[in-house]
Amino acid sequence: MIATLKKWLIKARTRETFRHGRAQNCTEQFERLCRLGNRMKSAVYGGCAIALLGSMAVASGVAEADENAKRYFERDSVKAYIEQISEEQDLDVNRISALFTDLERQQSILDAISRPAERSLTWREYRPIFVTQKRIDGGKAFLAEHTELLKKAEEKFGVPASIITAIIGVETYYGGNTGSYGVLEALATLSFDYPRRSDFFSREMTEFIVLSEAEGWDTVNVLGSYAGAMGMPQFIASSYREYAIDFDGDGRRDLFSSHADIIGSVGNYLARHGWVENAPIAERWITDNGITQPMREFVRESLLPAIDADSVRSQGFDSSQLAQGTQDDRLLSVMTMAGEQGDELWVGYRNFYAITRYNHSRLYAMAVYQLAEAIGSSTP
Ligand SMILES: [Ca+2]
Repeated sequence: MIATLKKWLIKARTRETFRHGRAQNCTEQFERLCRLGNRMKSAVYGGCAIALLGSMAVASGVAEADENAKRYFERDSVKAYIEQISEEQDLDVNRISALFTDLERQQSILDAISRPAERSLTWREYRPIFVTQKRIDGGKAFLAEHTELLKKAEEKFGVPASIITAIIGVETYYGGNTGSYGVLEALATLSFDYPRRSDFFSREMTEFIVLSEAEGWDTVNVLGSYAGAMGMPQFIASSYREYAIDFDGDGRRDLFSSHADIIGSVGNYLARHGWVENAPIAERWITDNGITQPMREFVRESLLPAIDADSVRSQGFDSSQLAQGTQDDRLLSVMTMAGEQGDELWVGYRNFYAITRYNHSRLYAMAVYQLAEAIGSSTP
């Protein structure tokens, strides 16, 4: 009976976590189910009866899976996940099972996800990591080496060569550091052992398996970041499936080694996320008397542009880019960045927001923008 209850709980967990992965509160639902299960056990049997039944289960040789086992294949919930996605995605269950045979929980990944730079750093600390002379020089070299491809992407997607270059520069140092974690093992670790975001990562794990099977990759040995981002532009699996393009026409989308596909895919990603050709990205709002309270009231927690041109103009912001950046009633965002000399006030246009679709962080978008400015906006 206890084994049945446990099975029910495991099934409930699997169903809540994976089938309805988009629900925000699946972990809470699971915790509620556990509490409900515990109450049911207490109500029906009482503590002594549970102990007795527990001994009976051991005596009768009923093996109970350890849901904390380091090796994922020893967990019933992992087996249930494999069975479920194999059925849903029409994949060979034995083949998918084999992928998980040697996967283990990686503590280094759980440690790394707990301290992403965007969450814990201020602009004063973040900027020197990404906007360095070495990275600027690397960007100029990358831009010089891939001028034709960058021009082609600029023409097709309207995204400046310097922005595409800067994104690749911030993501992986122009391909120098694309990650050394097994993508499947990283996604498994974050799906099964990082409850806070398990629904997101389990969806990405399924996306990755489907992508890898479709592309014919050696699934277990594909390497990426601790969060499962892949290749020179660090696309996660769902982005790879949706936004990666074959820009050199060889019939494959290769973000690991085809510079054409890499450059084209970054351009395509930004275009699909609302990049506006020849429009501004961001501007420092220089003030005469510091940052006033009305200016601070424009600052929103959300990254979404929500302020109109008239509002910022009424507080003294004006520039030749404002009309272009807010044409067609496009809105802008106002932000403060904690810089070397104290708070800096910035205006972000629609294209700044597009960069935050690549990585949901103002620090990230500002680093990309400033690196791109330093690299130079025109191809040589
Ligand atoms: Ca290709």
